[in-house]
Parts: sequence; C-alpha cells; structure tokens
Amino acid sequence: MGSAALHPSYENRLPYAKILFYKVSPAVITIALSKGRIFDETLPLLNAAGIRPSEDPERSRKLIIGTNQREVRVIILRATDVPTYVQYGAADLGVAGKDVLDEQGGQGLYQPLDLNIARCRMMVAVRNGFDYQRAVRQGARLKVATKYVQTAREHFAAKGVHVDLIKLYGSMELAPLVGLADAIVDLVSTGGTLKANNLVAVEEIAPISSRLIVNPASLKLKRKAMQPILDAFFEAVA
Ligand code: PRT
Ligand code: MG
Repeated sequence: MGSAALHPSYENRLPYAKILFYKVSPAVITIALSKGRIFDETLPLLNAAGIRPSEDPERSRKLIIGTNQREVRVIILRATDVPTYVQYGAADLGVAGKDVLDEQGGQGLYQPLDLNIARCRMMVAVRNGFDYQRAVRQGARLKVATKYVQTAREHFAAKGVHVDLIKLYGSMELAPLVGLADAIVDLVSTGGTLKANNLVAVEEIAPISSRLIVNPASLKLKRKAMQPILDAFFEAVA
C-alpha cells in the first residue's frame, strides 16, 4: 500500500538538496566562433578536446549550438564580434583572426595561443599598372580604401606615407577599379580575388592567423572546466 507522496522527512530535505546540486553543478563553457573558415578549421581542435558540435552552422540558423558535452556550447557570431563577446564574458573563449584583434586592440583578452589556422596576409594592393613605389617615392598623397582603418593608419604612418583613408565594409577590391581609391588594404590568401579584379599586391603589412582568445575572469572562475579544453588546444597545435 505505497503512497506517491514523499515521506515528510525527505520533503524537508528537498530544497537543501537543490541548493547543493546547484552549487556543485559544472560551469557552462561558451565558445565564440564565426562560421566559415574559422568554424571549419577550429572543428578539428574542438574534436581533439572531445567536443563535437551537434549542428553545422552553415546549415542551421541556430546561433547557439549545443555539443556532445552538456556543459559546453558554441555561439556563432560575425568574425568582428567574437572579441567583444569574449571581452565582456558573454563567451568564455573564442577564436579570432589577428587582423580583427590588431584592428580592435584586443583589450581585456588573454591571447595565449596562435592556432595557426585561417592563415593569410594583410597586404597593400593596387590596380595593375599603378606605380605604387613611385607614388610613395614622390610623396604623393594616396587614397586608401579598407575595412582595416586602424591597421592601415599605423602601417602608412610608420612608413611616413600620407594617406586619406576610406572606410569600407566589404568588396574592397572594387574601390581602385572605379576610382574610389588608389590602393586597398585587405587580406590575401590565394591571390585569386586580386587577380580576378586586375589588382596586384605591392606590400605585405603582416602575416595573419587566428588566435585563441580567453576571458581572464572566466579562466579564474571556471579554471577546472576550461583547463582541459585549453590543454587539448595547446597539444593539438604543438
Ligand atoms: O565575411 P564576413 O563579412 O562575414 O566577415 P569576415 O570576412 O571578417 O569573416 P570571414 O569568416 O570571411 O573571415 C574570418 C577570418 O578569416 C578573417 O578575420 C581572417 O583572419 C581569416 N582569413 C583568412 C580571411 C582570409 N583568409 C581571406 N582570404 N578572411 C578574409 N579573406 C578574404 C579577403 O578579405 C578577400 O576578400 O578573401 C578574399 C581574398 O582571398 P583570396 O584567396 O582570393 O586571396
Ligand atoms: Mg569574408
């Protein structure tokens, strides 16, 4: 003759048990990634840490993707927004291009590891036939179109070249073709895009790859949960 009701002595203990469970429940780890090459090239590193995202961001419209580990989730952002989420602690760690980190300053972030993925080069490019070196020698004032205004400003200032910078948000390759700019500052990997648009690279500003970025407070507060992930990344990259 059993009863579904709990014995009174258990009932009294339930709230206490809940609090205890809450206290020992593992921390949720949020990893910020952008879709495309960074997600694709980070996937093997996640796998090395035993983390398998349950969906492909290229197919799913979900911005929060669960993984095979209940305490680990991935959020999908624009590449330029990844440092912001990690900096404010909305994500505990993430992967961001050095181009993005240099441009934004990377304040408030640990950058413990060069992942050596999504490699390319930050370059100055001009229209085929434009004599860049001569323009520089003659001290000409150059119009430069770019998404990377800060990076370009520092580069040309260090060279002592006067530039008017024009901020664009994409398709920089078009600017010299329609007379908006003399030169662009953009990322080049295969060189195919420059070639297809009759442009040539004339100067390398910096080699670029993606970095692991970590929120310093998360690392302190969630060290136990984060350390194995960081260790696996270090080992996979070494
Ligand atoms: O595309 P979206 O506007 O959403 O953002 P995004 O371009 O910032 O992001 P995404 O996902 O395209 O790039 C993320 C990161 O990948 C960048 O921040 C870089 O660190 C890295 N990466 C590596 C590149 C490239 N290679 C690259 N080739 N990012 C962009 N490109 C572009 C380049 O801007 C140019 O338009 O590809 C074109 C040139 O490629 P090639 O192969 O023709 O030379
Ligand atoms: Mg892109």
